Amino acid sequence: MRRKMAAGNWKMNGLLADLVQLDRIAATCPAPDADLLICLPASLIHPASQQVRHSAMMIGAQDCHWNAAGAHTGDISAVQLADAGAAAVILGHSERRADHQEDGATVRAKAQAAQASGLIAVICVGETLAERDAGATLDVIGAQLDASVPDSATADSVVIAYEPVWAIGTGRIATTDQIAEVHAFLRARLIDRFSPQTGGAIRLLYGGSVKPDNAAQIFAVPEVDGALVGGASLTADDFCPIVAAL
Ligand code: G2H
Repeated sequence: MRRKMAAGNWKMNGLLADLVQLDRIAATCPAPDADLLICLPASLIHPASQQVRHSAMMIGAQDCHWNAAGAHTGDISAVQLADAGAAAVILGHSERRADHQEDGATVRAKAQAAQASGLIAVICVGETLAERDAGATLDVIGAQLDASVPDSATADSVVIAYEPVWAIGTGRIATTDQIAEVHAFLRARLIDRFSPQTGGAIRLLYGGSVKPDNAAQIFAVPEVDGALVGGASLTADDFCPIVAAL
């Protein structure tokens, strides 16, 4: 039985004053049977982790370097994120793959660094619209999964998020059939690569325009263990109904 997860991704949004939303989430939608994770800009991680330290909510980051320390101006390491109070980090989000030319090998190295620091790596995969239209969805996702997930992955250290690029921030969501097809494929591939125990226990999230009004239908899809939520994670008013639908 996999534990459900609702993960927020604030992307490059949020100031210190916005952390009040975390208190509202903790107060209005406690989820004793699920993991709540909010992935913040680096500037907010330490104050947020202090603020929620008496709740079960986890604070996460949105990227890390593959090295623990060194001459990498502007980067931040998994060691530093853990030191700041992070419990998880999103890796290989399509916006990072596109904006920063991150490939599978880079994401895998970052995931190994995250694991070494005790962070959960939320590893994202997803196809572009052109790839879907070309019938290449499963080939693309399979290749991303194989390249990005380290051999050392465990159910405690890795979560996979399927985020079709064409559904991100567009208001357009994949159909439940499309989500079911990809999640079944991911599950089979993880079991094949690892074992029924490990591959069967790694959580699979869906992401891409998840909102209060579509969350329940997405969570009803087999092999969907929760969601990675962008825009609708910025306020408790939007995020709590999604948590409630888990
Ligand atoms: C996909 C998602 C969160 P949104 O990127 O990772 O964002 O829910 O805004 O589509």
